[in-house]
Amino acid sequence: MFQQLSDRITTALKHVRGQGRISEDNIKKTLKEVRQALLEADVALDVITDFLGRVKRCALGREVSKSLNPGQAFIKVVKRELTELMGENQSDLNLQTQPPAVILMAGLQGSGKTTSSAKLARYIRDQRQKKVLLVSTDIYRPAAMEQLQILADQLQIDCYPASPSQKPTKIAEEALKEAKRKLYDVLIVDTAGRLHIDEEMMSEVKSLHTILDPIETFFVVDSMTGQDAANTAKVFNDALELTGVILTKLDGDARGGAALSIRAITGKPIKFVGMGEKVDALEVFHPERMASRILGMGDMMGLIESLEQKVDRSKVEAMTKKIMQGKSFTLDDFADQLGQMANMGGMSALIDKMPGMGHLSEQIKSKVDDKKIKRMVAIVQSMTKKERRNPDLIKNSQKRRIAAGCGQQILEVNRLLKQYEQMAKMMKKMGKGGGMMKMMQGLGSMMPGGFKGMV
Ligand SMILES: Nc1nc2c(ncn2[C@@H]2O[C@H](COP(=O)(O)OP(=O)(O)OP(=O)(O)O)[C@@H](O)[C@H]2O)c(=O)[nH]1
Ligand SMILES: [Mg+2]
Repeated sequence: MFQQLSDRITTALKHVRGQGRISEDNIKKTLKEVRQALLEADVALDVITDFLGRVKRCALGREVSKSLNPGQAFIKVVKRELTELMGENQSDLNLQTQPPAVILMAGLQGSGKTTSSAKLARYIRDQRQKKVLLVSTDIYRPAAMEQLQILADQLQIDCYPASPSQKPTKIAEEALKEAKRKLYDVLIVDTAGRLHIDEEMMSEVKSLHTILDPIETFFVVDSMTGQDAANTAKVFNDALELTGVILTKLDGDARGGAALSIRAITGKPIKFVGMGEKVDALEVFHPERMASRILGMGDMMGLIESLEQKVDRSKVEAMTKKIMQGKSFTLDDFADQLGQMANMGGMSALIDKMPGMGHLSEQIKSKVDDKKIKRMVAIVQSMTKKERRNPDLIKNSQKRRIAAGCGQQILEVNRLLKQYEQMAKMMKKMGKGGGMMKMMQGLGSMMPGGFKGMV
């Protein structure tokens, strides 16, 4: 995410990191480079000028000059200003109203409204424990309603069965009535997208807004569109009192312009980001964590959260207990652990959040993919129970059989066994103490070492 921006800013900041004194002179070059990096990331010019002005003022102020390590203090200022740019604090999803709390989704065609509606429904059900009803008012695009219905079915969330022969406003009225009658806590309303902002679209969304009186009106926007995203958001914000923005496709090669410009241009916070096509790829937006990622400092909080949400806690605890009791770490345990990693959206999602790891080249990251994890698990599955418990039994003829069994090369079997050994050694070292933190350290230290084998 924002790789180029992150690389360039961290390089620019390297010059000042160890500086014993910060002066207008010695930060000049750095600020120029940061400016260039932001321009290339497609951040709006006004936003850049403002941002650099604030950084410079702070850098030359007391806070930095009086600090013991001015270079570090300067970087702290950059981080704080970057955070502020994206919105000081994290803005929570607001559902505080007489139920049903209505959420209206607006945005241009293909921005990700329908996908985000489903993702949000899942998030609200799972994280807020609320009963959610979805409805599509998109009567224009063929199969738009089915698209939402399919996603809803997949998630086992209710979707109001509307028909494209009805008017959008009528559908909204009926869905709202249904939500009230059946005591839903939340109603999420997906709308039709248009290629450009036009009168007709705006007036339709406005009437939907009037009828529904939503507590949240989200503007869904594709982050690949850079600062244009912020400008379109502004037009929508002027027409429709937005309460927040959902920035989608941040998993792609978005340059960062949208994330950094939207708050400044619209005054509205980014509340969620879309991180992939799957229905679980939605993250709450945390400005501070994002700033930290951009500055190459990683996102430890995000990492812990994804571990907590996606890892099967009972399995982790069982494994920790086993290791603490001095029992050996078997190939089955190894396969289990690989499975857990695949669960977390794979290695690449994890690596992205590790401090310093964001700097691994995209090439390496793309090689550590989930398919590889699945193939590794297949090798373990091709072994007999006995072999899994006692890998010493695996000699050349067994290796040949295992490789044939999972349709892979002996080379791959060897590689897997080697990785397993490394992991088992590490597990032994982990010794006593336990819980999630140990596990995390375990995963973390496995990465750089175990990396070579996985790519
Ligand atoms: N990689 C990635 N793809 C996404 C994300 N969000 C949506 N998409 C994809 O973007 C495409 C458009 O998404 P939709 O949800 O259909 O967009 P929409 O705004 O409802 O589109 P219209 O209804 O035609 O206006 C689909 O192929 C989605 O899978 C995301 O966060 N990451
Ligand atoms: Mg749609």
